[in-house]
Amino acid sequence: MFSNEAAVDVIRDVVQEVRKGLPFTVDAWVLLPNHIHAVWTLPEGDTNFSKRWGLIKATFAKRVVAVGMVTTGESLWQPRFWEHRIRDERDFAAHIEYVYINPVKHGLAASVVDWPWSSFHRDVKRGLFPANWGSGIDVDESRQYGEPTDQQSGHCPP
Ligand code: NI
Repeated sequence: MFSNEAAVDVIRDVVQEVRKGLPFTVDAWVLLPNHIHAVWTLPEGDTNFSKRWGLIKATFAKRVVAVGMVTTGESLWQPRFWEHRIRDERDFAAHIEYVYINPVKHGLAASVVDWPWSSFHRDVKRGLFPANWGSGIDVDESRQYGEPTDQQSGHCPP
C-alpha cells in the first residue's frame, strides 16, 4: 500500500488530523509496503495507544475509498499490531534505530538514507543523525520487534 505515493500523502494527513484531537509525538516512523513501524510518545498519564491507531486506520480506510484509490477499505490493514512500551532511554534509542534501519533490513533500500518514507530525513535535518547513518549497524535479531510473519505479509493490496 505504501509504495503508492498518494497513499503516503493520505496517511501523513490522517496522522496529523488524529494528532489534533488525540495528541502524541511521532518520535520515528517508517512506511513500508506492507507495514509501518513507529515510535510515539503519548501525553503524560495517557496510554491510549490503541484508540489513536484505530482512528488512524479507520480514517485512512475511509479516505482512500473516498478518493477512489480503492473500492473498499476492508482488509487494507492486517488485523494485528504489535505494541511495546519503551522502558528507558536506551530502549527508546534502540527502537528508533530499529525503525530507521528497517527498510535496509527488509531489503527495500541499500542504505537508510535511500528510503524516502521515513522520519529519518527529518531527524537528519534536526542534526540527530548523520545522513550516512546506518552503515555497519547490525540489527539485534534476538529481540522481538513485531515484524509481520511471512503468512501475514502481503495482506495489504499493493
Ligand atoms: Ni519491518
